[in-house]
Amino acid sequence: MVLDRLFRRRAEPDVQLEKSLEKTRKGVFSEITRLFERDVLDDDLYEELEMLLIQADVGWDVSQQLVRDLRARVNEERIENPSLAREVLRTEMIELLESATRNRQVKVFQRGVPYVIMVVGVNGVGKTTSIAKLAAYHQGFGRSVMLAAGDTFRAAAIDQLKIWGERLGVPVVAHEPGADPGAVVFDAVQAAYGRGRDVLIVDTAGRLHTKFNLMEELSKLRKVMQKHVEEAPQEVLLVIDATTGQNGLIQAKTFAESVDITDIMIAKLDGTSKGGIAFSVAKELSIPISYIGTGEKATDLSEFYPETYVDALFFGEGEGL
Ligand SMILES: Nc1nc2c(ncn2[C@@H]2O[C@H](COP(=O)(O)OP(=O)(O)OP(=O)(O)O)[C@@H](O)[C@H]2O)c(=O)[nH]1
Ligand SMILES: [Mg+2]
Repeated sequence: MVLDRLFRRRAEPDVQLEKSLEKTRKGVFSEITRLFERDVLDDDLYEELEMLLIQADVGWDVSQQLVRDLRARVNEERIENPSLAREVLRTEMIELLESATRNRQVKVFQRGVPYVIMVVGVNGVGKTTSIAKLAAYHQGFGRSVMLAAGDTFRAAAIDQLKIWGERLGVPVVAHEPGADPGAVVFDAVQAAYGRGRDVLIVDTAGRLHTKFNLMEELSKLRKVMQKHVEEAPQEVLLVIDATTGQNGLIQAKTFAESVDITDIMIAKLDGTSKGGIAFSVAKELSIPISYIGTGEKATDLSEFYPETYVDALFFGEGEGL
């Protein structure tokens, strides 16, 4: 029952996330809030709401669905007060995100068995930076981390990972540019096992031209990992660039069709006004979003919680209910 969830306390705010979503909040979402300050809930309001959601990058289909469901619930509950209707919208948005996060696997860290994370995504989306963030994140839990430079296409990619490794005090397993990524991954998993590292994060190249190519390459890496660690990769993390909006989502779908993705990270959410992308990602891919990238530093990572996210879109610090 929708009303049960209304007026519950806000989730614990995430200040870093709120800051990174400032543009979206002060732009489109404040306009949405203003819509519901009107006196009546009429067709105009619903139409404008749909346009604003599309502007925030929620996507056509998902925007229509949200507005349709909002109308239905408002009718069903006989709601006449627009500010109450906004609370229903908030609940709808939280539930949409929860429908994807519900599938999130429990992360199991076994002593003596490296937890292998394979990071995939189109070139330039922020994979390598996200790897640094994840390394710092796991270090924060007291886990020892190792990185594998599985993107061997460019010398700069290997160097970039090594620089992060030095900064974070994390060993990096790398071969020469142009080397077989499978060989790098083989060595890295062996080293992580041998040296008792808790977490191994594997960088991969994004520029594989066809879906077939991509599938072949990633399933080869998976097989190589499994020679040492049967359950590897325990996590396959797809990085999506928030600034590329709906286009980025189409490319992300190719990855999701080529390899079993367990988790999603939405990078570059800072500075963009497209925070709505999370809703289309949740709806279209049905894969849990686990992390948000909020900047270029290793500490710029937030865990993803539907309620905290939606509240960060509507309210800033000290604002709101
Ligand atoms: N503002 C911002 N910039 C980011 C974020 N994540 C990554 N970047 C920047 O995006 C650019 C590309 O990031 P990379 O981590 O190199 O992306 P990649 O997917 O590894 O790229 P390739 O290896 O070329 O495929 C860099 O300039 C990063 O600093 C983020 O969350 N916020
Ligand atoms: Mg990279």
